[in-house]
Amino acid sequence: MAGRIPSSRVVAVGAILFAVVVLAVTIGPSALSSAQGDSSSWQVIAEERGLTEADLRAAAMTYTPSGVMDPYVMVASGGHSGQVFIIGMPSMRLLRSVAVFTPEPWQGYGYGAGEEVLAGGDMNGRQVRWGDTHHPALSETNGDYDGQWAFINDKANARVAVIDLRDFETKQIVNNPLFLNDHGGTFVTPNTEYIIEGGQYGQPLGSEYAPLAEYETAYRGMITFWKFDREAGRIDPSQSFAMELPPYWQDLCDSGKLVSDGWVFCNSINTELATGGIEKGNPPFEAGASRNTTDFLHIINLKAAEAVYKAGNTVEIAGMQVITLDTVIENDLLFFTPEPRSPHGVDIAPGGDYIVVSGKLDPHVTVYSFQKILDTIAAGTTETDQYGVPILPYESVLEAQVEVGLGPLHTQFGPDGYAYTSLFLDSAVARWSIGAEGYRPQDGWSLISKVPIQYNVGHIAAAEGDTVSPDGQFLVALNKWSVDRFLNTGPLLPQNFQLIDIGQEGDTLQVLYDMPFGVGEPHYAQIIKADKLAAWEVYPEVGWNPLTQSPDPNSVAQGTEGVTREGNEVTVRMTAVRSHFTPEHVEIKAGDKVKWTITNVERARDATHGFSIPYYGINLSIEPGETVTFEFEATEPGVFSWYCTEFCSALHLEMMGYLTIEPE
Ligand code: CUK
Ligand code: CUA
Repeated sequence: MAGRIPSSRVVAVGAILFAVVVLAVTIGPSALSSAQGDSSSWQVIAEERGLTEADLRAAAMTYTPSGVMDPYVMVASGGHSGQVFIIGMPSMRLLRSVAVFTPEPWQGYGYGAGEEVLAGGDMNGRQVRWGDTHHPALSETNGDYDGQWAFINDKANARVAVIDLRDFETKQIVNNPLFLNDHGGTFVTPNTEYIIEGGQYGQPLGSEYAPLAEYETAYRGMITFWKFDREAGRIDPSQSFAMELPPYWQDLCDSGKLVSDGWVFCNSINTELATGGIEKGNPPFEAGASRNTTDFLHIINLKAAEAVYKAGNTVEIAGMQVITLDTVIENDLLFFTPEPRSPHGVDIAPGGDYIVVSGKLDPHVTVYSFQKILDTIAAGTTETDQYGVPILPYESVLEAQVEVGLGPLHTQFGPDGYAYTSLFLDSAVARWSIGAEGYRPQDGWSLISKVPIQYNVGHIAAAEGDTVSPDGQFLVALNKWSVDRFLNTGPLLPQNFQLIDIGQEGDTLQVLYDMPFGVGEPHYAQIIKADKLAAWEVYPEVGWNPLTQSPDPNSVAQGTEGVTREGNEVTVRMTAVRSHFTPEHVEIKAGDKVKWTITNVERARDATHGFSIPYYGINLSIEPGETVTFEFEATEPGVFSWYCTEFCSALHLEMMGYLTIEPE
């Protein structure tokens, strides 16, 4: 695999690193002590703080002076905070949160604005105002991140969200009508035609009722392919479809690429069809779902499935077009092959040619050859599972097994033929070599080294690690437990993101930095080169509506502000600019229905204004150029002082006004 040319900033970091190492080596310990007189010298500070040479190297690799930008950006899930977090790397500075499934006041999301987006995730009219985000997916063009969109799933409620990377705001939430949970999402096909959302815990499709005693017959699994309309920047549910699957618990998925473009691979657990019931004397789920020595890797022919869907060979369930399991089998859309027990991650190598699976209860990573899968399918198979899905013999599709350690979960890839696997039970990250042509045939399929992490690593994310051309350089271990790494702030501990240097060959992995993460529980992250992002500095025009990403016909120009009334319907048209709102008085009557539009007419970068009305639960963030409209019913009379919630200027405290609501 051809290495990528590192960006100039990586070179710069490398140069600083080189300088410090050279300094440390050439100056040496004696020079350190001779510098003792000068308490300002970095050698003295380093010595007093007990920093080792490795620490200094780590500092040189991560320290990012004020005003210097990070070369990489990590887009991390926020777990059950329901949000997404944006982190600069290698500085590991939190750049911002992106509100997705959970209302968030700083961004003015869900407190008068953003309601339409959140409402997309309503379930049968019920507001569900949190989520459990697991797997962010950056949009791809030809298998490479293109920096335009990000997608994320809500495991708790089977929803998928679309984030526009021009302003890093959530534009759409869709709710999967078939299922109430998902885990195999989100993943994108190499040109972002589809966003993949696999389910997890079996249930009747369409969220109907059936007793657990009917698990085998009435419960099912599913995978949904949401069509993404790039032009519109939205998922198009009318062009989306799903496949009915056996009620195994489908786990993670990954999209094929290059040679395996058009295919999708998913793990499953609980091929035992355990239904639990520890209180009735049944084995608990954790035992019942781990009895078998193998589960099934799902091999899905998405291209063929799309043709079946387009031919209309589907049934409609709860409004979703579904290819039934019978049709799936008839059309050879799904194949199984055994995979080691309780598999978790499935990850496709950069060439699309190898599929790496980790069984949580097996110390190996198991590597399947896509070519062998094709050959075995072509040769025909006789064995099926109890639902009639063909099973490809394990030996005929297996390429290699590499013993990496205990509790392997997830795998990422470097540019140099190395792969990295998180080891949950070992609390380590393993580097191993892909012993195939185009990767590292010189090393064979072998474990190269391991680095201990602190502690209980879940996912790992490498720079551009899911693309057809990974960057290497850095890898982040997203650790579940931090235990003794940080000052104690009570029994609820942060997670620990550990930055690891993977930039050099061989046995050289080094933990560089610990970032406590005290918000939700991130699962997965993707890391993109910063220069691929082209976010706006301010909205392109004054009067911009971020929901439509176009000028809002309702926007308010300076000089046209005012309050108008038709019957009991009041329209407020307001502008915001440092350091006043216009108008400053809004005088209405109890029972009025109010429609209120505010345009921030600023063009200066960072000149954001907030707007809050007490009691009525309104809180907006109005970024430069943005127009926001909110509505409420003035049910309660009184005097309500609104103010700007962003410290925008020296006279920010004076940026306020009065809403008076006269009793009827
Ligand atoms: S999961 Cu959380 S560590 Cu949702 Cu990808 Cu594996
Ligand atoms: Cu505007 Cu504070």
